[in-house]
Amino acid sequence: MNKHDPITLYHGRTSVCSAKVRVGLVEKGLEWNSELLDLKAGEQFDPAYLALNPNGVVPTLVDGDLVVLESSLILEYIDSLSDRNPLMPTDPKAIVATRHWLLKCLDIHAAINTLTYATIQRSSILATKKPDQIAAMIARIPNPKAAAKRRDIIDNGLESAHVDGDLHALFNTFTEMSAALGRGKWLAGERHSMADIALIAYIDRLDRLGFDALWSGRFPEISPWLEAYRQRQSYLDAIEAFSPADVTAKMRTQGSAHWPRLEQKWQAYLQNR
Ligand SMILES: N[C@@H](CCC(=O)N[C@@H](CS)C(=O)NCC(=O)O)C(=O)O
Repeated sequence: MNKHDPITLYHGRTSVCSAKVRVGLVEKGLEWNSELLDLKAGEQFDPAYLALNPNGVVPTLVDGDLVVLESSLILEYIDSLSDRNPLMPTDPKAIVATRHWLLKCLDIHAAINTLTYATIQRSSILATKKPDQIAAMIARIPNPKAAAKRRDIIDNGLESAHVDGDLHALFNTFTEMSAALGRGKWLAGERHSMADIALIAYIDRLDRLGFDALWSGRFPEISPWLEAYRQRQSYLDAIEAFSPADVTAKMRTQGSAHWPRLEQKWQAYLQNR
């Protein structure tokens, strides 16, 4: 039974942290109103939206007078709205493992943001915008840390100092995923849970960018997990249905063009660790 119907999700079509919340909504079978923002057009910076989410990012969940920010917190909240298909495990060890993944998402999101912006987004921005338009775009980002990162990534691409730290975060993520998936079919054990929902959109994005070699040789447990997830209805409804074929194809072609440099950086990281 839904206690708080309807809820409204402000989200972006190909935004990874929006996708993760949509997967949760589908898994829970909840009804929700969709407010799709065009992030490229800067709709996340409209004053009415900033009043809900002062950082000008998606997703935002609104339930009556409650506004929930941060995709991992939103997942926990929507799980509480219905008894159907509980997403949080009940075993204390699985609960702590799941909460660990939810917290880790902050680092993982930063890494996926870096790799997406340092490659395909940067190429597209540099090809279509003049320097003053780029400066104006960055000036709209309300969070000064996020704005400084965007500037650095656009200026330096994969040479940005952010990349090394984020490769470290990804290495840790793959190591932990690999260990967890060696113990059970899903990240928190034999049962699919919020831990898997938290991670799926991020790993899916790296794969769509053509960066799957980051894990495929060294962490062989990850690709079967990704493929198993891709069979779930929630993946089809919440991620695939929001990924137009031309966008997916472009992402892979353009992302793959950056792989040789990213691979050099990855090998250097692996050798120096
Ligand atoms: N930690 C936040 C990250 C939110 C975030 O950065 N969202 C991105 C999309 S995945 C966004 O809205 N970007 C807007 C922009 O780049 O201007 C969460 O998980 O909710």
